[in-house]
Amino acid sequence: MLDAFAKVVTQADAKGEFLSSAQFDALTNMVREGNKRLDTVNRITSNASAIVTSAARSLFEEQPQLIAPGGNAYTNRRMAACLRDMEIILRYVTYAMMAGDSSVLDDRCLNGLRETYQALGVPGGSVAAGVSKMKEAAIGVANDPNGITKGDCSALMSELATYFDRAAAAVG
Ligand code: PEB
Repeated sequence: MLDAFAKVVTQADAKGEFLSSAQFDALTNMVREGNKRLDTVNRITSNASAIVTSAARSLFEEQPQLIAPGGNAYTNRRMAACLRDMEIILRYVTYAMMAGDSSVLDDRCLNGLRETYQALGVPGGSVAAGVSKMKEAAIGVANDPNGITKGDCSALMSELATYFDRAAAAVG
């Protein structure tokens, strides 16, 4: 598992080079913007269950066959597994956001997930749709200008979106 700092160190070491000024600039910027990153992670973490619930509700509204008899979220056990999966994916997205790097998400959550869903008969496209809904909900929460020092969070929000897109693409 890498974070943004360990990643540039690893890349530079692989080439036997000192860190470049572009790498310095990118990491300096990351430090400068660090409070916004922590606020983003904190807001998503504190609202995780609301993000999961609203995304799941909207997914089941759009794909009611999932909760109909025979559906993949039919029975309490499967519904619980589904909500838990969404929460796990959201949790790893917050880790990636904190680290500024997707490797923790890739290695510990997404690696092999498509095959797991295929083996279980869980429709990956529906999981991907649920993840996209979590993306909208999480950005809504993290990018809310109320109750916080105002600043430009557009770069952080696009970065956040890429982690959700990565998760959706890994299963969809
Ligand atoms: C991945 N999900 C399920 C299982 C596993 C995962 C390993 C099988 C074991 C179990 O049931 O607990 N576990 C999960 C994950 C990690 C992990 C992401 C990452 C580290 O360790 N059903 C739907 C929706 C979707 C869904 C489309 C969005 O209708 C999910 C939620 N996952 C779902 C369901 C099951 C499951 C298991 C329904 C149970 C399948 C079954 O037993 O029939």
